[in-house]
Amino acid sequence: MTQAVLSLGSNLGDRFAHLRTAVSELRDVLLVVSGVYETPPWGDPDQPAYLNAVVLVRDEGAGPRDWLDRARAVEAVAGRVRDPERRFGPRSLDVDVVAVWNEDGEPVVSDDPELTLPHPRAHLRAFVLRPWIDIQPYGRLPGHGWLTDLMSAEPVASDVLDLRPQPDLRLESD
Ligand code: PH2
Ligand code: MG
Ligand code: MG
Repeated sequence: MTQAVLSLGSNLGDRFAHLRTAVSELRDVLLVVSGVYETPPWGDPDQPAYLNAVVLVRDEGAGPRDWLDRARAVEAVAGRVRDPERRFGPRSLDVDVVAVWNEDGEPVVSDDPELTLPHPRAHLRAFVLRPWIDIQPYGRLPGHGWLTDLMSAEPVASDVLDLRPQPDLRLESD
């Protein structure tokens, strides 16, 4: 069995509906879903606030490439349109492969430019780490250590203060 942590983000249209679409599309591999956070846009300030969440998924034989294909397929269902001019610009749904573990539970490390693993900026992003620690309080980001330590280091420690938990937006199914 392989596992992956996927980060979900939306800041266009019905943001929560897009996150729900992602969770629904991933239901056959879903292990745990985090809470939802409203987060200020990072990287390109001229865009609406995001809703972010994180999911832990598993599959019998899926390799890193399979998770990337799966992420793109889910984005397509939510009508994702890529704007090559704005790398960090607004999007209906972004599904990023943050980290993958192989059948032995070992983290997968890859410098493939299309899928660098772990995600090269995850350790700096409060909008990834905060929801992730919801579902894995003892989690580790491969190559960077405990989520708890990353959360208390800058720039994450400051950015976390700007995240707004959305307890009424529940992604897990009943
Ligand atoms: N994703 C981006 C760019 N900026 N900012 C926030 N708050 N959340 C995101 O998911 C996000 C972003 C590109 O993928
Ligand atoms: Mg992204
Ligand atoms: Mg992406």
